[in-house]
Amino acid sequence: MSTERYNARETEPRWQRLWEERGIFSTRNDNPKPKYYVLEMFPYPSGRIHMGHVRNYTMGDVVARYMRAKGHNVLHPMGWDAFGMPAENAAMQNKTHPAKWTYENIATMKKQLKSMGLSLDWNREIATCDPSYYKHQQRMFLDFLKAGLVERKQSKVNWDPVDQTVLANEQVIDGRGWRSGALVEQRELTQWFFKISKYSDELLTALDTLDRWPDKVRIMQRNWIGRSEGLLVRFALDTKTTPAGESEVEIFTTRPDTLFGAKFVALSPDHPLAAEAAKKNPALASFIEECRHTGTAQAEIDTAEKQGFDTGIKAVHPLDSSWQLPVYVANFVLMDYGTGAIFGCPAHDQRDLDFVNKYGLGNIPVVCPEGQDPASFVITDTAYDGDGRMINSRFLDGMTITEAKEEIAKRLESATFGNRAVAQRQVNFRLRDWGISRQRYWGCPIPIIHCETCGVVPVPVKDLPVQLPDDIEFDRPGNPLDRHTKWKTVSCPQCGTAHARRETDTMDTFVDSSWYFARFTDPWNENTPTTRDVVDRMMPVDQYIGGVEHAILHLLYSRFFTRAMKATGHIGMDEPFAGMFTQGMVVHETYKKPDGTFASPAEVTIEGDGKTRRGSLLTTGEPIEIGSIEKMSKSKRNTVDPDDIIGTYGADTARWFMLSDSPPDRDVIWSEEGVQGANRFVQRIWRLVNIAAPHLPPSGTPLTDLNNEAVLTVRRAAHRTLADVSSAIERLRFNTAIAKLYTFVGVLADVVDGPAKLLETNTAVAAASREAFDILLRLISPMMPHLAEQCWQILGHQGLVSEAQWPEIEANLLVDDTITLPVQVNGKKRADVTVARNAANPEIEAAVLALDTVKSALDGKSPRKVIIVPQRIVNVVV
Ligand code: ANZ
Ligand code: ZN
Repeated sequence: MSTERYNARETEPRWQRLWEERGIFSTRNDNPKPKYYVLEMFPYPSGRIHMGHVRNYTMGDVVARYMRAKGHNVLHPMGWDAFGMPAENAAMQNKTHPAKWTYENIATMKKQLKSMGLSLDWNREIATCDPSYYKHQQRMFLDFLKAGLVERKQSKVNWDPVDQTVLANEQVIDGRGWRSGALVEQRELTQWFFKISKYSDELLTALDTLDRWPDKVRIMQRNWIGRSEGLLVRFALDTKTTPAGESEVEIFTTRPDTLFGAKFVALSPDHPLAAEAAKKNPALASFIEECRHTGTAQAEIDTAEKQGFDTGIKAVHPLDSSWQLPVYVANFVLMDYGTGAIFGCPAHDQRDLDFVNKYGLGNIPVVCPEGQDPASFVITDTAYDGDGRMINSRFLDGMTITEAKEEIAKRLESATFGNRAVAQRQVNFRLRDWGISRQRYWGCPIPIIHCETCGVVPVPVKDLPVQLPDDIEFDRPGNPLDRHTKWKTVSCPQCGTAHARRETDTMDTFVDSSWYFARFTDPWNENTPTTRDVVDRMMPVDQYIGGVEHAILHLLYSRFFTRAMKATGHIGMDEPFAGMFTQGMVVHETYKKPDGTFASPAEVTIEGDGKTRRGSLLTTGEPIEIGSIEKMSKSKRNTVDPDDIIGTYGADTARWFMLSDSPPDRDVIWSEEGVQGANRFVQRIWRLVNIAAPHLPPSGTPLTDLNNEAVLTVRRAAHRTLADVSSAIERLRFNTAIAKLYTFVGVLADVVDGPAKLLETNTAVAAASREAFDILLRLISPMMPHLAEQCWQILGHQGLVSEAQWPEIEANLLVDDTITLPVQVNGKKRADVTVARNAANPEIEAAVLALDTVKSALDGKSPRKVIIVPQRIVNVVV
């Protein structure tokens, strides 16, 4: 029988329409089934979806469809992270409005996502740039402010003097503005902060409760929060050397054990003592000014050359009043960590070592690694930060680092200077408060009014949202809100003066994405950000899936925001994401043209395989060079457009291949051959179902002849696969699920299409096959929903497979109840025998003696002995 090829292009949109018409993926909050919330990180509407989105959303969709079939009330929403710089850049370049650009992109991308057949509840769609969304964000800002979780303070920003704008750290490249190329300056601006550092300890310890998060993500968060236990130590200053009679400076150290290896004290360029000293020292003043030209990004500070300036001030060693140390101003000491001052121990800290090697201060090793001779242990270019025993350290000599730390802490805590203890223990966190002010148009306005009389006045809740004005111009650099006098000028809600001024900063777009998951639970609520009983029932997100690039900031901000929402009564829990999964990237070969530029996969044709693989340009036939496999990117031109793939092969093929080849947390190599392979499998299932259909009895036909070998084979394969696929999906091992399905289809192909024509000739097998096909279609439906739907219909089902229950496993079919034993004749292996696992010895003996090889060895005689080692081996002695 010949069947037509499966036509995804015709079939897929039809099922998508039907699903939509019937609204089968819209979730009701009052559905009594147990809830399951699966969420993929919502996209930025940059223009078109890319293969990374396809991978991310396919994974989430498999989970959503599976959990739905397992009887859950699944919440699987989608929205748009719609504020941000690219919209403003596009507006500047193309003379369009950011809103227009954004909403057009949303329309395009939504259509693309729909063509993937995702089981999303589009009724809950959110765009963060919509006033009906950001109104609630402004409301929460005001609540956080009241609760003491928001603060206004001075902070350094990267200032681009040409573009007259603040730059994000990522926009500073080699100390220059990314657009203007101008040397970036650091400026102090008054900005709004969320006090995330209030939760440092909690955000850290609660990581231990997130047992369904990848370890690597938890480690990244831990490091980012950066808890360190250390000591604040007050160093006396030689007042003869200080600019205004200053008598002490306090430093923070995590290595007080290394105090006897100290070579200098260093101050941050922003330290008050440095500023004081600079007043009398123009050279120092200009050094400090120079330091301000490094970006504020940590990476930039870490990689910048270590530079310092000797202030001439002398500090006194806290354990030896006759020992003085020079006080430098150094570019690698940050003002906003610890006390903004350090003591440097070059032998055991690389930065300090680089520093002394530059300024010729030398070093003294004070920790000697185990097994090294202290007498010959020297440090030259590489600091030693490992374990060991104390040396060159007077009363500490011989101690371990831990012992020495404790000893120093005890001594300095009880020593006094100026009536106060010399030292005090302190826990520091690296986590800084979250500066959310952005001098940009396309973001959520900060709902504040500045009044000359009343100061900072919150916008009354009844006046929310503070809406962005539409009539803006991007003809000049800087923040268009700042130039919009009409928008900016308001009357003060407190004193009524007409000359108050709106806050023109907008919020960091990370704020928008820090609570969208909660909003999805009731996006229709116009009055409050969340509906308490709903949000508390539907949250937390049971499975969150997204890129590892968001493993730190987005997840940390969301964890903070959820706590702040709890503190202000908007949600009843601390942790937003019970399960987290970070998917790998989509990578592809690169192709180079003879002129050295890249060619895109669409421009190239590949022939041969293995070593003979060769590529050429489609247009000219010129050979191209097949290059390395890289993350899909525009610059390497190795991207594949999801639309092209879906247009050619259909969404099911794209989804299937995306899941099939690699574990989901690893990179997947996208290849034309791979996609074709996936498509062949689609066609194979289609063909099998069509051949089988006329021979399958109706669903629910009673099974007969249950112990028949062929019936058992089909049923075992079906239930084994069912068990394996279920468990693989639950563990997000989609590639494993797919491998099992390939095997299962092989078994079915044998029954349907094998030489024995079992399906046509054996009614018991036909009934078992019906059961098996019904299972197969439900198992493939999370990955290939359209094909499954089409086949489900062909097999005579009335309802939709997307609404069908997940099949029940028959556990007794999972245990393999036969056993295969090797059979020896006179100690030499001659055959195998398969018997029931619980067969008694006489039964086994009979089976063995019936084997042809054994019969011929016996040659008609009786065996002298048959030795049976239960479950292991049978030996026949002749
Ligand atoms: C002396 C010392 C000796 C240090 C040694 C380290 C190794 P974490 O672990 O990140 O907390 N430090 C303190 N405040 C600083 C600041 N504002 N800017 C730059 N560096 C600062 O780092 C703590 C260590 O970083 C402190 O311990 C201090 O140097 C330095 F062998 O003190 B240490
Ligand atoms: Zn006022």
